Amino acid sequence: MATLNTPTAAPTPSDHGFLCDEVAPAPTTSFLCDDVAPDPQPLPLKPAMAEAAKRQQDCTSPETVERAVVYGDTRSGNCFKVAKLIDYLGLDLEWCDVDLFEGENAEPGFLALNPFGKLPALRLPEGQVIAESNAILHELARGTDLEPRTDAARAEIYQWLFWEASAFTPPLAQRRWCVSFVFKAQEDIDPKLLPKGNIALARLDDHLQSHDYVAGDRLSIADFALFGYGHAIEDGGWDRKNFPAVAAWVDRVNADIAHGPAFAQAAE
Ligand SMILES: N[C@@H](CCC(=O)N[C@@H](CS)C(=O)NCC(=O)O)C(=O)O
Repeated sequence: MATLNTPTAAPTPSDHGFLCDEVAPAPTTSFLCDDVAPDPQPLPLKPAMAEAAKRQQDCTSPETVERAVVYGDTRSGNCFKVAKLIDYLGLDLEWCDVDLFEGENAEPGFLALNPFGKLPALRLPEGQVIAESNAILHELARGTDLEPRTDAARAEIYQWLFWEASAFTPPLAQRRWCVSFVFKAQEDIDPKLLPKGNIALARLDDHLQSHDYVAGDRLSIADFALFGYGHAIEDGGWDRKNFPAVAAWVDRVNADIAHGPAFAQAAE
């Protein structure tokens, strides 16, 4: 299983862009910063990618089906949030790296597994495949303290999960990609992303000024959902100092993950 800690290696800039929450990419076009994504095209199987395809196949081989498998690339915040939840809960499952920079998510083998063509994806032991990072968080956290205990708490968590996917992550993920992954010049980046991100971060900051956690008074899957991109706002060109409550919450969630239930139990 791959290490699930914070990735430190610098990502390799590539012509092959990917867009979180948008349409799957054409093989050689970086379109994250563009408004309109091209139609998805199957990638030709280049020699370097034949190895990658083999790796994917390995992860889907019959030997591994008795354990759940998460397909992901932790450079993506949507995958990172799932990796952090796995760390926190100490879950025993398989992690299969699928390289977004190489377009492995658009290869036929992966599309057969997950027709959405996006990462992350969770394959349950009985074969069901679940896409959408927040649905995966929900599934992996079933029966744990990260789940809501009341209907009211559930409604509040859902509110933040849907807001994260629709309003918070799109501008943050797209600017992060442009600034820190493909090193676009500022003038080539969609100018709407910065104000949209400012509004989303200000909303979260306002909420966290009077709350330690996103939903209710304890850590929940809503924190993991927002942590995916909330932990890396500087990558997109935002300054932590302008959002002090978000910065304090990131540190708090990081500390919680480091001393999570899995680690507490191991120390007993
Ligand atoms: N709402 C989805 C977004 C998934 C998504 O867009 N994933 C990106 C990486 S952050 C991806 O796989 N992009 C590949 C592509 O679009 O081809 C989720 O939360 O899982």
